[in-house]
Amino acid sequence: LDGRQYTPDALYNLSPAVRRLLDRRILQEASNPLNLLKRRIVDYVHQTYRKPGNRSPLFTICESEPRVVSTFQNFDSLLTPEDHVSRRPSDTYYVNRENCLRAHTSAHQHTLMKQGLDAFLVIGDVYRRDEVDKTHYPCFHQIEGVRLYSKEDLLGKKPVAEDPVAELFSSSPDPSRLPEKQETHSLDAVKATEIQLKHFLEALCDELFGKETEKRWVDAYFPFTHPSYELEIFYNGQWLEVLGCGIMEQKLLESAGVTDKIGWAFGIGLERIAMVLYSIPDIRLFWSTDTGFLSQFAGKLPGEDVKYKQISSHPQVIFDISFFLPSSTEFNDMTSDVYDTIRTIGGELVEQVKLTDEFENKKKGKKSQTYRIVYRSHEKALTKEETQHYVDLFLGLSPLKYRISRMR
Ligand code: FA5
Ligand code: MG
Repeated sequence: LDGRQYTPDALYNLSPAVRRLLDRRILQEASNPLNLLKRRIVDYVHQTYRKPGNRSPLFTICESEPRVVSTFQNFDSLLTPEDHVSRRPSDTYYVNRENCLRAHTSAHQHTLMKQGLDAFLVIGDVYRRDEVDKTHYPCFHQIEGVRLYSKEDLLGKKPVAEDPVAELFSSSPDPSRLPEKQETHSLDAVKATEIQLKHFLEALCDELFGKETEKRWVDAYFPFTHPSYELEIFYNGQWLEVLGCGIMEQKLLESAGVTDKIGWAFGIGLERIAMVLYSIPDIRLFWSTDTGFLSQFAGKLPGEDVKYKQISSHPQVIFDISFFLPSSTEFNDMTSDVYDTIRTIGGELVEQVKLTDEFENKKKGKKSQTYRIVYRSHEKALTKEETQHYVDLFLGLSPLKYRISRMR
């Protein structure tokens, strides 16, 4: 698995189907909408947060953490109780007793903090044994964010004589934790961290969905944060959960060797956000290899407004056509006119048209171009013969006729 050898045991429960999902890596595919969304979030975070007095990005991006993690990383390091439901083999994909597919990107918190990182995003595919429907799939994608603060980072530098500077940790730890804070934290530090966390996530949400979108904070529970929250946005008449977050359990920091800091963490599900942003109605579409789907996102910029248009369930008919360009220099760049003309002739049946190759014969001073045209109907399965008619009509246009069609 991912270039490492594991010895399976009785707990092994990776189906052939999930092995195939591991092979795909759709987040790395440039024309997948998840890739577009990932780049949008990373660009935004890099532009917004820089190291103090320095232009370097504040957050380290960790995109190649191993997807097979130890059960220590996935559960124990995050204080998940022994009998927690998420540990069941009916919920988690196990390779063997000690190793599983990560069920969330939080599995890397411990390791990365131990490596000395204080601000990072972990991006990747996560695996859960869920029933498949429009919003659930055994593999989905998360972005984890962690930020640790020293006392100076959070509460400022200099103590003022009669106004003693606030501390990160409570001077008389209250052994019983309160709803609003952990035993060891000072209320000042928790409140300041919470303000930073909520500001970070609200601003990110505004950036993605626009300031007008309604959002609300809901109290939540995670074994590795306290207090914990979920952020929901109001979309299509209902509240949609987009992320979980909270003040990191101090024990987690301590076990990673961090004793003088306090931190926040969050985990965002990318699919749910992408479904809203790009109007994608079904989570299974992210796995489509249909060019009718992928071509709608190919070559788009992360900030561009893209809305998915439903593709037909009928098969495509594909033509690759080549022709010499008219020699007049006037026709040197007629690509977008070719696109328009092919679409004008084929109408609704043209799903895609794209310049795929160009060739110049310098001696003869001639240039040729190749276009791929994909025809597809929403009503029925087209035949090659039916579509040939549209191709012939296009190829029959003389440069003059072509010019006329352009003038119309
Ligand atoms: C977690 O995975 C926590 N690790 C998040 C976290 C990180 C909390 C850091 C605190 C600190 P949860 O299982 O709720 O939590 O998933 C987080 C997000 O992933 C959800 O808000 C949702 O957007 C998305 N998500 C969860 N399950 C699915 C699923 N089956 N399909 C698609 N998206 C999902
Ligand atoms: Mg949840």
